[in-house]
Amino acid sequence: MPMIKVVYNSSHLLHDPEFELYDGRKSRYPETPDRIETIKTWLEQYGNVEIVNADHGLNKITASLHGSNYEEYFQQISKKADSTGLIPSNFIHDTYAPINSDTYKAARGAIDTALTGATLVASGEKLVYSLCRPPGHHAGGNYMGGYCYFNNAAAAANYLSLSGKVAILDIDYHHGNGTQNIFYERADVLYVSIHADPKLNYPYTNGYENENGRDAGLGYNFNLVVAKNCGIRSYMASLEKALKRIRSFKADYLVVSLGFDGYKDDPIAGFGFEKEDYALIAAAISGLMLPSLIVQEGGYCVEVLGELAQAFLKGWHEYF
Ligand code: SP5
Ligand code: ZN
Repeated sequence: MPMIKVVYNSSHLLHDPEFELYDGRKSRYPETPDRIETIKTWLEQYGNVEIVNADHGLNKITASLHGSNYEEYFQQISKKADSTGLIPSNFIHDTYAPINSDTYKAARGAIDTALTGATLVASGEKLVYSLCRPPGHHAGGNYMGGYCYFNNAAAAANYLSLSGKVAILDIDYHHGNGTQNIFYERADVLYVSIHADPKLNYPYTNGYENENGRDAGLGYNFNLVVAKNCGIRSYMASLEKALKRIRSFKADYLVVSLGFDGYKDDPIAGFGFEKEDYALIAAAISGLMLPSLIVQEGGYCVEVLGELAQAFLKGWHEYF
């Protein structure tokens, strides 16, 4: 395996919500700090990786994606958060974005992790893996939701779009409604997502196959719906369609929104994937032969996340 730069930032540890709230009922919050820690440990032990710390001097790049009002608001409410972590506001999409006093700092670290990866890819790295946490693809330009606060992958793609055409391939189990929304009217950033049926799965309001983009962006948003527990064979057919669309777009860069919540034992999701299926998926994607940034999104079966990340990197061989 060739040497791969893995971008990491420890401030994600500060964001550790006590519970998830839905319909007045509390349950375990699945988006936990050990998700990223276990991936990092596994990659360090078994892979040929160089851990790079996130650069925190990149905040001007965020402001162009998330309005400065949004970032200021977020910073202010993080200071005022109470024990429920739930703050009613226009900026918050659902009950899945609890805020504690350090959430802003953690989210800021996550977007810096993605942007650091993007700067490395722009300066010639072939493959970089940004260990973002909290995840980002449900966050829009001015809203948070679905465990996401800043849209890490969108910020990275937006940065890379200054140097060329960017395709985003989102293979998290859930549709990346925030990412779709951010680029919906743009033709220079293609958003392609394979995800579970939004009629039955979060985020419910978006992710349908007839959502193709608007105005200049018409034709540059491509949603592929697959069934829960569909299994790798049927998933690969959709992945081939996704890759075909990306090839015809002639992208200069690829951003992969990588969720591991397709794994068969994921507690909130699952496409029925085995561990080795992540190597097959990565091998297929690497056939695009594009300089690529992997951005961590979801995946909640913590005990296997390190192995899944390792399988993914090992499968990514063709481009090297
Ligand atoms: C980034 C990402 O994967 N976000 C996923 C957001 C999905 N949130 C809604 C899932 C609700 C699951 N609730 C489980 C409660 C079990 N009692
Ligand atoms: Zn997900």
